[in-house]
Order: sequence, then C-alpha cells, then structure tokens
Amino acid sequence: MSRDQWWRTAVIYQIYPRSFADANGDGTGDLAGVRSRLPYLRSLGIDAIWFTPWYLSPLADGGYDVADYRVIDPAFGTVEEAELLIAEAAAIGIKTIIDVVPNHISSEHEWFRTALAAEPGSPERERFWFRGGEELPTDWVSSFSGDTWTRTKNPDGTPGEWYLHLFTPEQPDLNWNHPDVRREHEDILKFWFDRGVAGIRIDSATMPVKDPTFPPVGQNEDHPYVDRDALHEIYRDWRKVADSYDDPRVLVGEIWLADSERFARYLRPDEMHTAFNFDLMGRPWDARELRTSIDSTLAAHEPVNAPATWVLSNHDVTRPTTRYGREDSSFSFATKRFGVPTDLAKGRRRARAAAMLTAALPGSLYIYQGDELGLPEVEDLPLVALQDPIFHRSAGTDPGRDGCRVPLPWTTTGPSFGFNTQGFTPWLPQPGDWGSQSVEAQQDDPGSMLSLYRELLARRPRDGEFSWHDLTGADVIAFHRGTEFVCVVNFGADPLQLPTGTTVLLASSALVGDQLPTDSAAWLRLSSPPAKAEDPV
Ligand code: TEU
Repeated sequence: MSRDQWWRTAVIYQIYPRSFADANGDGTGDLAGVRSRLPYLRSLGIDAIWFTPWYLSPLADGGYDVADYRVIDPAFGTVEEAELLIAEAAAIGIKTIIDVVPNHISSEHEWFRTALAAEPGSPERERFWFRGGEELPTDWVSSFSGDTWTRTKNPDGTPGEWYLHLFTPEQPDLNWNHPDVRREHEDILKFWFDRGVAGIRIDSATMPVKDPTFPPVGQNEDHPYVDRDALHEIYRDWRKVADSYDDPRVLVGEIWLADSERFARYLRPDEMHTAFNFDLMGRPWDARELRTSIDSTLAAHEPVNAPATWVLSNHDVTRPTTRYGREDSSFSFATKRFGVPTDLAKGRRRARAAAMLTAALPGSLYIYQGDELGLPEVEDLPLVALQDPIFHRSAGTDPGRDGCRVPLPWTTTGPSFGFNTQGFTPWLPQPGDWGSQSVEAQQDDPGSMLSLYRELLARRPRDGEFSWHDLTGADVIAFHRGTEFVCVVNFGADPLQLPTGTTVLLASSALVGDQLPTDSAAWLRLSSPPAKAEDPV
C-alpha cells in the first residue's frame, strides 16, 4: 500500500484539548499539555491525532462555535504552538487531523456580528439565513432540542428578523449558496494544510446545505437540511484543495446516515477519503446486532473502495465502559438520561472485548481519549458544573455530554491527578477515585485497559482478507483476517470452547483452560489453514 494511503488502516486518537493535559495550570487543557504527552501517544501506538476544534471560540458548544479559524483559542495556545505541535508529532510519525465545522460559525464571528449590525436585506446578512415575518419561518427542531430560529432585535428594540441555527442560537447556520462562504472555507483548508495538517474532520457534514424554501421536514421526498445533493459539489471542491498538495491531505466526514447507499455517495473517489461509520456504535452488545452492523458497514464501503472506519465513542456519546454496562447498551442521542442503572464491571469486560473486536476489523480505528484507560462516563457531576448546551436546552432532563469530557487522570494522586501539576481545579471536576484509573496506575499493570490497548495496537492486523469464521453464531462473532488470524468474541453466558490447533495471541480476559469466558474476545493464530465458513446462523 502506498505511503499516502495511510488513512486506510490508521489508528486515529481523538483529543478533546480542553480535557487532555493542562501545562499552564489554569484548569483547561492546552497545546503545551499535548506536546508534553506526545511520548505517551507514541507509546500507545497511534498513527494520527484528531483534535476537536482548537480555534478562538466563546465555547458555547465546546469549540464547535468557531469565532476565528486562523486563531488558536488563547486558553489552548497560539498558531505558532500549533505549528510546533504538528511538526513534533510528525517527527515521531503521528499525523494531525483538525476539525472544520462548515454548517455554522460562532455568533461572535466577525461575519455574524457585522450581519447583526447591518440592515435586513443587506449583503452582510446573505451569508446566513435571515428571514422576516412574525412567525417562526419553519417548525424545524434543533438537534439540541428547541427552535432553530432566533429573532434579532432592531436598534430601537423592536423585534427584527429571524436567523437559522440548527444547533444553538450561538451557532448561526451559514448560507452555502454564498460565494464568500465557499471561498472562505477553501482558504481555511489551505491555511491549515500549509501548516502541516494531514487532514480534516468535517463536522455535521450532511447538514450545511438547506432547501431555501424551508418546507416542513417530511413534506417533500428530500430532507430540507440533511444529505442534500448540492453538498457533494462542496466536498468535490474541497477534495481538489486536498489533492493539490504533493502529500495529499485527507477528508474525513462526520456522517450520520442510516442509508448505506446514501452514506457511500460521500466516499466516491473525488469526494471524501473516509467517513465515520456510527452504525456499530449505535448498536447494543449483541452478537447478531453487531454482526449485521459489520456486514452492512463492509458492504457499504466496498463499491466505492473506501476503508471502513470503526468508532466506539467520541466526545458526544456515553463512554463504552458505562454504555455496555447497561441493559439497553445501544446509543442514540435521545437515550441519555440521569440515573440509568449500570453494571460497571460488566461494562468494563465488554469494553475490553469491543476494543479487540474493532481493532481486528479491516479499516481505520478511532479511539476517543480516555477510552484507552476504560474511563466510565462521569454521571454525578454537580449540576452547576454542567456546561453542555444539550443539558441546558433540555430543561435539565438530558445530562448532556460533559460526563465523557472530564479531564484525564494521569497520576494516582495529586489535586488534579496530573491533569496539571500546579494543582489548579480542572474546568470539570474529576471524581475522587479518578487516580485509580490513571495512566500511572495502569501503565505497569499487564491486566489494565491501557496495557490491552498498547498490545492490541501493536498487534492488530493491518491486512488480510476479512471472512466469517464458522464459530460465528447467535452468541459468537468470529472472523478471519487472512489465513492465519482469527478474532473471536463470546457474547454468550457460558464459556466458549476455542478451536483446537490455535495459539492465543491476545485475550481480553483470562482464559479458563482453552475456554473463552463470557463477554470476552481473543485473537488467535491458526496453525492449520482455515475451514471455509458456511452461511453463519
Ligand atoms: O455533532 C453532530 C451532531 O450532534 C448531530 O449531527 C447529531 O448527529 C444529531 O444531532 C443527531 O440527532 C457534531 C459535534 O461532534 C458535536 O460535538 C457538536 O456539538 C455538533 O456537531 C455541532 O457542531
């Protein structure tokens, strides 16, 4: 495989900069903190880092409200520091992917402030979606609940025009029919590609184009703001920018679409290189469900010859250790609730097995910071500490996403468990027992989640054709990669007899003789050629 196709099998580690490591001790993570932890990332065995937004932002939505793409938020550092970080990471073989958020910008962005100060009907307002009238222009509901339109005030205090925001009012949607919007985003890509960034993650990539007549959802066959055909022109233009570099840059889409044919359209050869596939993440811990997901994911990517991506979590979803410890272990945005009974011991076992399962599948793998430590969702954050707009807009019924964004524990003791060395209180409080899950507590323990991650990243198969193994059944997932490697996951209540003539390369929990316990995974090496799988049950 040529060097410039690295993303096809890459392991990409997601850093949420606010919560990774805080070098200057102000309670918020920063780029200097990331730089100080590059040796840790190298020893973990990753190929690239994806940074959630690090730009100037009032943080109304954790940085997904960008006020200026050409400025790093002062809480995180400077553009010069970002360049240093990109170069230092590259020097140890780690590439950098950054987030671009085309659907909206911050209401503090100069464009929006100028638009608000300008008259209705003025050119400054045309970069957004402003509409007049007494009534809400549509009944579209925000992804974060509530209305998608907010009414401005005229200088004399009377109600003015409405503007569209699919997320919060602090995130006005851009009008992608406007040439400035297109040109500006291509310039932003160049700005960062010129600074050594290897790729971009495209936020909410199915949402930027709108039906300008604003019909109700469901009135027409096409959705008024999701997956509209004109999006593909935009990404084709971006692909040209990415391909204009000698060392081509990668486009990774955040694409939540159930229809695999529609999903694959974004991965055509002149569009994105890869896109997150969230299907597996949404499914419960169940062999049939996950097998269906693996089949449909691989099938969706095959016709476009794009690599599949495997994602167990990110900064938006309940941590796997917690999610898999629940009776309903599926994930959807609507299922976040306070007080869901959770068996963390079970969740931990399953999260270990899930890590081995996804790492063995063909394609690229995303790891969200802290999952390599098996951190649980922090569910007892004081309500006054919660910052996520999802919590605030749900009138307190949905805890929001702060529970998976709590600053990482690096050391077993110390006021912030090594998040900073100055002992300054982190922006979200860490649980009292956070130190027991820290890097320091895990790094020399061969049974820890961190040790498992290091092993599996070092040994995961990067090539070898995928095919189902005949152990696959109602409670078992088993597949080959090539002729010698097999991954087996036991979902059943009883231990599973492993096939004879195999060597165990790695297991997520201790085997009992040659039996794989419940909720566990094993990687095997076959000493004899594989039997061909019949159509599994
Ligand atoms: O998330 C996208 C997102 O939350 C929606 O597209 C989601 O699929 C939908 O609401 C489901 O109903 C991204 C970021 O990952 C997230 O952190 C941001 O808050 C969001 O975009 C807005 O930029």
